[in-house]
Amino acid sequence: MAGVEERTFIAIKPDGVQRRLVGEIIKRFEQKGFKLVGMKFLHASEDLLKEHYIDLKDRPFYAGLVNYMNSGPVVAMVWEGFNVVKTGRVMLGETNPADSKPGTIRGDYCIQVSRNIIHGSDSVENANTEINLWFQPEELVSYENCSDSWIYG
Ligand code: DAT
Ligand code: MG
Repeated sequence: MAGVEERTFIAIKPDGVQRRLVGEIIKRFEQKGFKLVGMKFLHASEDLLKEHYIDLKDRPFYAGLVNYMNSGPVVAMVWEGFNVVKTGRVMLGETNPADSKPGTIRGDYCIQVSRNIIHGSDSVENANTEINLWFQPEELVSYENCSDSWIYG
């Protein structure tokens, strides 16, 4: 089926890790039907985080954002599936948790925009840029999943 190999970059931020939400967040993507194709646990460098958020470099919160993201380990992941970039953003909720509906990750687990626990790519193009920034090609795993034919018809 066309589009099922779309990929997005999802990262559980330091507050999500510290608040022990890793399992809950992974569970949501798994149970939705998306396929995990890459995952690592790391304390991201300041250089990596500055590059990741380079589009926001002129915003007043940029330094604080990089500092927050650098304050502890994160879980970096690549998830694959039909429309996963857009659907992933819907699952996350709005950037500001106050605007996020209950049932979304940010709507259910956080309060402030500066501690919004999770990152998700906002376009296919940015997803590819972010995946290449965080992962080496050999760290991404293509495989058949036995439930694929029960998820896509
Ligand atoms: P998103 O993470 O939903 O893609 P974004 O790319 O606009 O949002 O911003 C990146 C992150 O920067 C966001 O997740 C939290 C932080 N941020 C955005 N706006 C902010 C603000 N007004 N004050 C503090 N942090 C902010
Ligand atoms: Mg963004």
